Amino acid sequence: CIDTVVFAILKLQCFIHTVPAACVLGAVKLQESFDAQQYLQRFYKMKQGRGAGSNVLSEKVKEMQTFFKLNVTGSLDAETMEVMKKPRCGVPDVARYQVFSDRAKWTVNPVSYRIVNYTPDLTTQEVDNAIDAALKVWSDVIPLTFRKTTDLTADILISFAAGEHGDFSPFDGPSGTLAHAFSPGSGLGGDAHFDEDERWSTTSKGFNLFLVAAHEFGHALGLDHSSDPSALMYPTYKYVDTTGFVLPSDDVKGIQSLY
Ligand SMILES: [Ca+2]
Ligand SMILES: [Ca+2]
Ligand SMILES: [Zn+2]
Ligand SMILES: [Zn+2]
Repeated sequence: CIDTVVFAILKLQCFIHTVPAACVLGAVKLQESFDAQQYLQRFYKMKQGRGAGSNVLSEKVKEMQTFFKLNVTGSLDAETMEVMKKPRCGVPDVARYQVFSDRAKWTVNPVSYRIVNYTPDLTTQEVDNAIDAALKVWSDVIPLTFRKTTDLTADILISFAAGEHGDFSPFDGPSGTLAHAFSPGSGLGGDAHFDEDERWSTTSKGFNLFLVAAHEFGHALGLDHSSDPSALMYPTYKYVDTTGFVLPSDDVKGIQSLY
C-alpha cells in the first residue's frame, strides 16, 4: 500500500537527515512535507538543505503559526497546511532588514513609476487604471505623490513576468506566489513584479490586479506584512469589493508612521 511506502521513505529520510521535516510530520504526505519546507524557506527564512534538524523545522512552523494566529503546535496539522496552500504575496513574513534599525523609505517626492510591460489578460487601459488606483490608495493618506513616467530610471518599475525573471526570486506558475515587491532603495528597490502565470482581472475572477498591486505598493513604500487578517498587508490573497475601496486602519497606521 502507498501509505506504507511513503512511511518507509519518511523513516529513511529521517535517518539520513536530508528531509528532517519528515520527522515532525508524522502522517503528512511526502509531497506536502516538501511544499511545507519550501514555504518555510521562502517566507520564514528557514535555512535550506542539511543541518536543519527537526527542531529547526518545528520552530519555524511555530513562527508561521504564531504569525497567522493559528494553534501553535509546531507540527504541520491540517489548519497549518491549509494556510500554506493559500495564494499569497512572495515577500517573506519575517522582517527583511533585521540588521538595520532604520526602516527603508522614499526620501524623494514625487516618487516616479513606470509600467514596463503589460499583461495580455487585461487591456492597457485596465492595467493603467488598476496601477493608478493602487498607488492612490497610499498617496491619499500620506504626503507623498507619484509621477508616471516612461523614463528607464523610474523609482518604481512595474512588470509582469513568469518563472525566473532575473532577481533570484522565480515565480511558480499558476497560484502560489502571485507577486512580490522590493522595499525602497536604488536599483530593484521599490520595484513590483506580477506573476504572468496568474489570470489577472478587474473583478472577483482570477486575481484582482488592483488589490494585489495595492498590497505590493505597500512593500514598495516600506511596509512589511501584517498579521491583522483585515489588513491589506496580510500576506494571503482575499478578494474584497474594490468599489470605493478604503485602506484598512492597520495599513493607514503603518504607512503614516513611516511618512
Ligand atoms: Ca504563481
Ligand atoms: Ca527601483
Ligand atoms: Zn506582501
Ligand atoms: Zn521578481
